Amino acid sequence: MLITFEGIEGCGKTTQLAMLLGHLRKKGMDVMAVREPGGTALGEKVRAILLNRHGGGEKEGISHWSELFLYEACRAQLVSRVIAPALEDGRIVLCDRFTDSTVAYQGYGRGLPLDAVTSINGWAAQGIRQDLTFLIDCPVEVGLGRAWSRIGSGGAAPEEREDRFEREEIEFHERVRRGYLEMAAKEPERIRLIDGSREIPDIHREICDIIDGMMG
Ligand code: T5A
Repeated sequence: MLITFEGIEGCGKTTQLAMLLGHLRKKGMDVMAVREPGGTALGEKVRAILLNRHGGGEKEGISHWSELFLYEACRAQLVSRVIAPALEDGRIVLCDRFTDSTVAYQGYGRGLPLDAVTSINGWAAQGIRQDLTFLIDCPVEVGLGRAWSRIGSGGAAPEEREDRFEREEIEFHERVRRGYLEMAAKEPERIRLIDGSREIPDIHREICDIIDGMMG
């Protein structure tokens, strides 16, 4: 079973994924967690390029299409080396972002054609689809506020910070959020919309109720 966590910057999905991982392990389930971009040696190297503010070189930058293919390269590596073998072994995989992120960020956010993004997603994911997705939704100002306070307290030098997306304009993040909400409206069974502006334990309880209801 592949369960993914999605949402805008700072929505709290990484926090919730870690809490669900603990919950499922306590129940004795064979579960593992991965993140995108990353999760493999190659993926972590590309992640450093993608998320660093000078990733494409200070002047040159990263073009929108290059960005898309770099995310997809990370995904192809993660799926073939980690996710597919784990699913074949019957493990539950929790993934911090997956193909929906690319539709939301590169499609709705950057404005690349949605049909192209969806098609390339399919090739990179090699036919593997999410069984369930938690979309942790909150207003952009709330999410960015949380993300910025975490970056501010992180202690990394500015040139090493993973803040390329946090530096995008508010409208970019609004488009990403709208994309997610449209996807959730189209696939309500798979994409469960969770109000991420509440307290962390309340969100966790709702996610556990959904999972426990499904798994018994
Ligand atoms: N991307 C990714 C693409 O553009 N295309 C793609 O195809 C893919 C896969 C990944 C970036 O790459 C982009 C999207 C992203 O911009 P990242 O560093 O992994 O970059 O960043 P995020 O995935 O956005 O993860 P973050 O860690 O920044 O945010 P999260 O996971 O939403 O939030 P979390 O849980 O780390 O929490 C952030 C802070 O808020 C607090 C936490 O304690 C933490 O300090 N918090 C709360 N505070 C109050 N109330 C709550 N309910 C809270 N929940 C968490």
